[in-house]
Amino acid sequence: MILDWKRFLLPYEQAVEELKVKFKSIRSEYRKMGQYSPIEFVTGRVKAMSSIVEKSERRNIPLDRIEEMEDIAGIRIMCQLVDDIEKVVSLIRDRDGKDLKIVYEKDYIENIKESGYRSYHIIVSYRVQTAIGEKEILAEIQVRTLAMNFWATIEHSLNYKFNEQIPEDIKMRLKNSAEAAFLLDKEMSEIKDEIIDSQGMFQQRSSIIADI
Ligand code: 0O2
Repeated sequence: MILDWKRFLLPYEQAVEELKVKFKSIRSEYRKMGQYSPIEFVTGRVKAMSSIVEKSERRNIPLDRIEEMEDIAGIRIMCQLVDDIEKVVSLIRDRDGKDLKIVYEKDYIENIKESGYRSYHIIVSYRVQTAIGEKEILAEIQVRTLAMNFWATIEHSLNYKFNEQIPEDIKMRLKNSAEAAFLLDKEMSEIKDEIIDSQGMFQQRSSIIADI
């Protein structure tokens, strides 16, 4: 089967752009209301063609069923505090049956991966209108703290460097640093009321200065 990749990826690109705007808007709405936002920042990407092919071979997914791959469209939502993850997950669950449908959820915070990876994943089905028609696609929304993201970004690049064969001693250090990152998250949670207050005050001060 020969796939027209540019055409195939169009709805995924559209979905990533739309979902990024939607989640970024939630953050700016909280800020406009002078409230603490459980969303710190949002990123998104469409999986590279080479990674789609590599994963389809690894997972034995034939190209004519490639749409079953859940993370061709990926959205990442970063939160300051661990408790914010649950709030963001609730915001997404509230949209179930509205502009998206939740297919299933994967809790890698309760069920930490062998590597030390932590994140909350929600697989959604999302409908887009494109120049070539309407299409419903799958997207993966990853919700994690800044510390979890820091760890995952470094581990991901090391995996790339070592071609998924990270030496045992580095693997061990990574596992330890995943725990250190989680300890940092726990410490921040202990002082969360102060963090939330300080950011409210900082925002008010910024808007007063902007008004002058
Ligand atoms: P990228 O570049 O972020 O797209 P699989 O993709 O086969 O490993 P599965 O079951 O399809 O796993 O999905 P899973 O476990 O939910 O993982 C999908 C994505 O979660 C990965 O996509 C990563 O973004 C992230 N992830 C999962 N496990 C790890 C991990 O141990 N370390 C890091 N750094 N990220 C992880 P991709 O395609 O691997 O990467």
